[in-house]
Amino acid sequence: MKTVSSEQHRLHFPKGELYGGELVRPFECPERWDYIVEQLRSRGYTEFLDPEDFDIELVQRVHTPDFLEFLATAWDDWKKEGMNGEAIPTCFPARRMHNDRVPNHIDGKLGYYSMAIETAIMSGTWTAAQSAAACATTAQKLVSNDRVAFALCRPPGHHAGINMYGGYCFMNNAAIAAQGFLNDGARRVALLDVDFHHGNGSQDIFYQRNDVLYLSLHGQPEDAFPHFLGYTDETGESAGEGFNVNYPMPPGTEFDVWFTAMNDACRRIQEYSPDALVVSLGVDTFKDDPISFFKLASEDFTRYGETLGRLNIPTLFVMEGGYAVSEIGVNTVNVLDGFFSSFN
Ligand code: FKS
Ligand code: ZN
Repeated sequence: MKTVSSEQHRLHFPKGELYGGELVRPFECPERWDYIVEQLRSRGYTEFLDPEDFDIELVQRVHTPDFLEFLATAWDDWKKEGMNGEAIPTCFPARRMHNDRVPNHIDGKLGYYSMAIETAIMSGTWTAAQSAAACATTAQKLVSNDRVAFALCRPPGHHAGINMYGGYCFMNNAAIAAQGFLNDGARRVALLDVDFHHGNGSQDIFYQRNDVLYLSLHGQPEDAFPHFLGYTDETGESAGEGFNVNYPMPPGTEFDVWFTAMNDACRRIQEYSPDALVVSLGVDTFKDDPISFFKLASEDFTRYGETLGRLNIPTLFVMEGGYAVSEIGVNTVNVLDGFFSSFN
């Protein structure tokens, strides 16, 4: 299995995240990548590739041009206003305010295009985000030959919607890859999201479509970020009706309950009979994750990887979250090892 990754992720390393009323060092940090690379190498996944160029045409099938333009220019706009720190939104179009008129001032734009404020933009953010999207599309192309590939994306992507960023995400790497499979001739793609958080962005992008089946296992919105999406009654709209499946679960959820939901998701994937499977692979379901509340142990990742492998569908793994940094590599590579123990 080849891993596509880029050193350019290091250009995104904001100093601050507003958490618990304090500016703390972001949980989503560059060392996460290092721990994953180290485990991959030490467990025999030694083929690493750099991404090809960022494919703006493909990305525009998923994100709007005005949003992409905003991401590309936000840092410069921010600097031009003479701001000293990192770009963080402070004001939002809440109930009964205009959410369809884009302000000129960067403060207005940041609020317009974001869904949360923990995600600071800095000088290298746009370059890093482009490299992550390019990792996803490059890895997607490998799947037609190799049947499996791993896009080691950073920053992550599944909270990024059609025209919004936040939750550490700028562009939706997994959704862009799913669109890449369709462009290359796939008729149906399943996108299974096992990150602890609901992938509101992926749901947003494919909500009215039946060519991508989105399924997400996550902390229930009553208790977990992103709080405002991810309920079971969100099943898709118009052509997409029935092609969005949410499995919200409560605080303290253990592996057996989680695994039952995952097996149900796998059954639905089989029924859908997709030409490709994209896995939004977050390992923040781990029991010691500092910002999540599921109770998976390291062995459980191997267990569910095995179930994924048994589906025998050409599969692209796309890295999302995971904040128990010293264990992130072990848990991620456990999923891959489990996968290869049953895949053929
Ligand atoms: C809790 C605040 C929550 C934001 C959490 C973002 C999670 C990001 C992620 C991704 F995969 F995108 F990285 N803060 N009090 O793990 O879903
Ligand atoms: Zn997450």
